[in-house]
Amino acid sequence: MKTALITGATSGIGAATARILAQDHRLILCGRRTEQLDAIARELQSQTAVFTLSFDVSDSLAVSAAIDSLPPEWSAIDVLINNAGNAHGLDRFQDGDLDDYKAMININVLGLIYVTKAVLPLMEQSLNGHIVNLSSIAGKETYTNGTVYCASKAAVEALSQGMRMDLLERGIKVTNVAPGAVETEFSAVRFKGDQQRAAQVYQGYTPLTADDVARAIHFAIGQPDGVQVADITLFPKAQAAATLIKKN
Ligand code: 8X3
Repeated sequence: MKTALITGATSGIGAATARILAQDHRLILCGRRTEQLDAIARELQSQTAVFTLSFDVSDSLAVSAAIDSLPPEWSAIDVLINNAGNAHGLDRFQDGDLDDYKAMININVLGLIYVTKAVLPLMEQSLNGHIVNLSSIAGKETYTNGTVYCASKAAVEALSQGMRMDLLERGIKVTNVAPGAVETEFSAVRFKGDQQRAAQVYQGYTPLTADDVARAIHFAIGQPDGVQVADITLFPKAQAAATLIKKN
């Protein structure tokens, strides 16, 4: 059975991916929030073997310490799901908070780089090596007030393309997944806990759910060995572009 490591596994797309991958993978679930991590591990332990690692992806030393701490029976990894990521704020570039900008670059870009660099040596022996990077429609289309978030996701797009090229000789597949509007904690985090403002983002249409994205990830990693799903862009039916959503 293949082993998958998922970052940001405590909620949203990460947790939904853990639930669907539990059908046919052993799981290394990673997140910052230990209680939630333990809760999802307990939930899935009856279906598959689960190991948890609690660390912050934006702390390079914590990332390597966590990956180095994996016991021998967990030190061969086939699938890496780089899901951890957030948006902080939605403001004109000139008005936004520098700490928010740093957090997005540190988590969405540097975090993905740190985790991938640490995990790649553990993919050495896998014949099924596969990296899935969670990008966003924001990585393909920049929108006003989202400049730095969009820049962080444009970096993920470039990382997916470049990794696919550089890892070709090692036979590792790379899939870039770019969802549009998905109803998770995403907007509540973006709006710093303002639940009302967050809820408005998803009103008047049916947004994607975390499960919808998880199914797309499961599809990509379930393909035959000779098939590489390079990119999946996933919108709700009511969305046609980053900022074009048909609301009732
Ligand atoms: C999340 C989707 O449309 O807010 O990455 O950029 S969007």
